[in-house]
Amino acid sequence: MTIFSTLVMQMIKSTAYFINSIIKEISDAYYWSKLPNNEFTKKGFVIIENFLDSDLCDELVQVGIENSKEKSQMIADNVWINVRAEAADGKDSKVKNIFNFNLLNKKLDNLINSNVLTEKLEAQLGDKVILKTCSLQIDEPDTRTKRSWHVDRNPPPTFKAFIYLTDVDSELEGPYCAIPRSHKWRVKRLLNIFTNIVTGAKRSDMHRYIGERDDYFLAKKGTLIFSTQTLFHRGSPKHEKKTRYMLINYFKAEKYDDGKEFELGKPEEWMMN
Ligand SMILES: O=C(O)CCC(=O)C(=O)O
Ligand SMILES: [Fe+2]
Repeated sequence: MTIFSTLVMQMIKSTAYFINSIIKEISDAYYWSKLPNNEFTKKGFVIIENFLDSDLCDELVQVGIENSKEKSQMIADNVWINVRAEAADGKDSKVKNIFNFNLLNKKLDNLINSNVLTEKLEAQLGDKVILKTCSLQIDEPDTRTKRSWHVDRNPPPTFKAFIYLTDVDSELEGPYCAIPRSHKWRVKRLLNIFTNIVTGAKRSDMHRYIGERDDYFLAKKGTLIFSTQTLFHRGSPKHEKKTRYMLINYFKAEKYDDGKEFELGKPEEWMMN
């Protein structure tokens, strides 16, 4: 009887999640229809070259190297490192993130406090956004455990500003990959969600029903990429050589922000890869 009622509860919850997902897609379609029509809103991302000075990129890589650790821990007041090798799912095992990384470097902190990223993203999106945290991501080569195509969370959208701190000159050096326009692939997203529910996979996995894809972009250090995180995206699965250092700034649309501060020591699910 208890197993039966647990099963029934689970089915009710899953059905509710799926119905809610359909409603969210409809309101997401409405959200995007109100935004200006430009490259960013159409493709879901935009690439801006030479955003950050090359010397500052090198300096920040050094700060990252000096503060990298083998285990998750606090590094300074309100700054911590998350070591993905500790995660139970075994995914992205070569990834480390330092959150509130700007607090470790005055020049970067000034840049973050100047609001330039927020203003530039708002100009692309045509809507207000809130910067939740600036992080440094360190990616060692990994061809085995990289998470495949996914969204960071299902709608409403979140956004990221990626800034490469090292050159990514080949597919083997771990480029960020995103499928243009996939933030509006509503049926494919729902089909994936449905399959994830049935198979017990993560609800944000999006690697099915999209065929073999090979979308990636190479860029020099200092390149800024604004990206909508309901796009189907991944880190390159062919990352064979060279550690990639990249700033990742996390944004929410103001109207979908809960106003909570980014939680100390514990990234929320929407912030994870
Ligand atoms: O490693 C990458 O390029 C992808 C990272 C990612 O999925 C994310 O930041 O949401
Ligand atoms: Fe992601």
